[in-house]
Amino acid sequence: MDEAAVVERVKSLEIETPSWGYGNSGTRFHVYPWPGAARDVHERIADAALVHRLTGCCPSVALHIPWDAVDDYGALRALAQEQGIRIGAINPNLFGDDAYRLGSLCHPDTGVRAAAIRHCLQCVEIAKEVGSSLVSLWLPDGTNYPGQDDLRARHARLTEGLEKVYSALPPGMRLLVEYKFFEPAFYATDLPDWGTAALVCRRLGPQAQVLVDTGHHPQGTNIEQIVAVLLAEGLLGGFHFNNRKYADDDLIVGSVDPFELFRIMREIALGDSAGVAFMIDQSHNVEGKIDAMIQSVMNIQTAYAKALLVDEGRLTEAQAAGDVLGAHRTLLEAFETDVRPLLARVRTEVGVAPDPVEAFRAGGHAARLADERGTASVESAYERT
Ligand code: RM4
Ligand code: MN
Ligand code: MN
Repeated sequence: MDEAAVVERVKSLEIETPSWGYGNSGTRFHVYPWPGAARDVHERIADAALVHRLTGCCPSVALHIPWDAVDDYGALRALAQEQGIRIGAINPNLFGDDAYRLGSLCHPDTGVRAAAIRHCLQCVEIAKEVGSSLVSLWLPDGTNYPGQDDLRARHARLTEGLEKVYSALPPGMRLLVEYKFFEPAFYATDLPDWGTAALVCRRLGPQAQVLVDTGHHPQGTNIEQIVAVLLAEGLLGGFHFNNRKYADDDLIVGSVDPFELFRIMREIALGDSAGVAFMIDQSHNVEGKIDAMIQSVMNIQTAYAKALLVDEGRLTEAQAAGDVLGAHRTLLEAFETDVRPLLARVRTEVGVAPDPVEAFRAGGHAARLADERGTASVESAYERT
């Protein structure tokens, strides 16, 4: 692909940022409050809008309910619009309630399951009110000990609950089903992997698709292959981008393993990714939130630009000729290309600074926000799972 075509493709890549990435967050050991971190949904939307103004490619913000719950969703939708963005995926929260000790949609008790379903249905309504076409579901359900519950019964409860949620989706709305292999449950997770998520989505119907959170796999998993297969099967609904070293670390995407991000974006560059939602799911524990979010967005753009630069002709030839290392080198060549000038061109053409992190740092935003908002008390911080 020539440079002009790559520029156009990168320009069309939209990345959604998460409201929860703008507030204070921490580990189970401590939350270090960050001066100026967003304290409520209005400030989180304002920060997402600032990231969009600085990057030019983040026109939507994902919400977590009830973390971002308000009385008037029409007003929230208008607030986002006034600031130049829109509300994106609505994320139900099925882990933040005492009733969910033994699970939510898979809980052995009918009453708890019904409450979990009601919450999901409420999120479908919220999505309608804010004008979003995505409900993004991650279940914390699972068991800690062999024998604790019946695995097949839990799977049956899962599909039964999801069928009720699915049937409430209006035309055009999609249910994204996110998997994760462990945590908070440590023995068996009810939606542990992409295979289970894909089976569930197939059963539900075309409005259900799989969400790949890059941090939700065992060490060594070939995520790009999962992406390739889901794309080929029309089952890839979206991403939660982040990076990890050990578990579900939620670090800046591309910070630990930029080559993995490149390999994932390469599959995106090759396939039909029209309906894929590119979302970030991160929590920034020791660093500035907005700074980190902009860096994340830039890392995704960098990986995508490199992925688009692969010399497809040469690669196909090498693959057909069985030239193993010739093919591999073709891929590496693209990865090793310095795409900073190309991305500077993309950004100049869309009217933002060539280096948005630099623009954020030079713009005095951090000092202004610290001044306006102060340093929030730790009690207001999220507990992340
Ligand atoms: C989970 C998962 C979900 C996110 C929660 C807070 O590990 O990644 O997407 O909403 O964390
Ligand atoms: Mn996630
Ligand atoms: Mn996660």
